[in-house]
Amino acid sequence: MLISEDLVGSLNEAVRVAHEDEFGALGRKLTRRGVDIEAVVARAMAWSVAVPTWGVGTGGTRFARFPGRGEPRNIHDKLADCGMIQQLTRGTRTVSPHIPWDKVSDYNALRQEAAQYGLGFDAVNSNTFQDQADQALSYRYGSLANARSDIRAQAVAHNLECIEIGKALGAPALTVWIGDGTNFAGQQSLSKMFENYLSAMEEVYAALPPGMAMFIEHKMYEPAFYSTVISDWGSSLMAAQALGPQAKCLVDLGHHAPNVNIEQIVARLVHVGRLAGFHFNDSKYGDDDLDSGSVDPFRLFLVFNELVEAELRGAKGFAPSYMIDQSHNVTDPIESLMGSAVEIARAYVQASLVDRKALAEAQEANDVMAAHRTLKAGFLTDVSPILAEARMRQGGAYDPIAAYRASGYRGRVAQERPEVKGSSSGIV
Ligand code: LRH
Ligand code: MN
Repeated sequence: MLISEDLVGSLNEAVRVAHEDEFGALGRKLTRRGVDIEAVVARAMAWSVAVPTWGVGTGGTRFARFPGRGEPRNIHDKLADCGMIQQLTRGTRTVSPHIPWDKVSDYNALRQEAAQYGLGFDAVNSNTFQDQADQALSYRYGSLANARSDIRAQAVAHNLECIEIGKALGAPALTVWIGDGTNFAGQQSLSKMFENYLSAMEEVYAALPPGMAMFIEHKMYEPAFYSTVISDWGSSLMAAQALGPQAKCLVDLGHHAPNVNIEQIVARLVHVGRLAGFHFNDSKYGDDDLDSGSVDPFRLFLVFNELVEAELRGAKGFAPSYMIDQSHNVTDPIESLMGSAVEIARAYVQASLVDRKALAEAQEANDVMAAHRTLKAGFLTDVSPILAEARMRQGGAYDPIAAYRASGYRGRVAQERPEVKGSSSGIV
């Protein structure tokens, strides 16, 4: 335990009477709706979202990155910070690593180290969007879709290495996001780049062990600003269907144009059994990587409405991976990740409260207002008591951020981890 259980216990005890009153009131309210609050608490307790290892360090933009106190220096510090998040939220049981940012010599030891914090590993992310110091060929003009076969081969080799790392960590999947694209019309053939990408990905796909999935992550733009090889769910789905059944489409909420109906993209990918999962965050303009639910919590709820509906009807091949992917430029990353884990669990629980029978009846009857109000009733229910109860029953905190602050953890690690002076730039 990274902070004393007694501290968490005493903080929870201080609010127990008020919490039990609110929990009781919500229970009675749900009973009047024919919903058993204990069944919902059980769903909330079973819920979990993966934390990105790169998310516990302060993030930045192309203009600047302003490191905070006690920045994690390596994967070992990152696992400790992720352990802290799990200890207080009890809803982030896995971490999603990024290679080579999290490279070590012994992945079995890393797996055990994570297990000490009650953590396992979700999808491993490859990285052919940066050049490493020891790299022979540059990805300046692309990686898996590069016009040059030797550069594509280098990118394939990196992904094969990530598959081996994934096997050692017990990861369920390899996530492949590439920034490949162009900044000028004519710079490259839009068709040839896609064909190059497919032939390179076939080699990566062929190396997947049975049971390991390949998550293809689309993104509309950035770092390329005229065309991006895998720019939308259509290109991602075409690639997944061309590669094989272990290839699926990962939806990063920030990778779409403003106002795109992402919940409908989710419904379509569920329909064809190719929904890999999510990179949760929020955004107002571009790939802002803001905290989940901090800009448009109703949109997050609508995405979960599709997910819960698919889960309850037993949609074929429905087993998405839920992961966070955010950049914490002005907050303590641990606080942002805990807050986001709570807001994502909130959307899941709210969507679980939707009266699906009443909704289907109103939809059948084309009773538009009844249908919309039935759906929105889930969103308008304050499920905070259920989320807090689910955390506390598992040894977590009534208020994770308050407990974290009371623990003095940041101050403590700031002593151990040398201060990072000056500001650099970039996402990590
Ligand atoms: C690309 C992306 C991808 C990660 C990176 C850190 O924007 O969402 O998922 O590899 O961020
Ligand atoms: Mn992402």
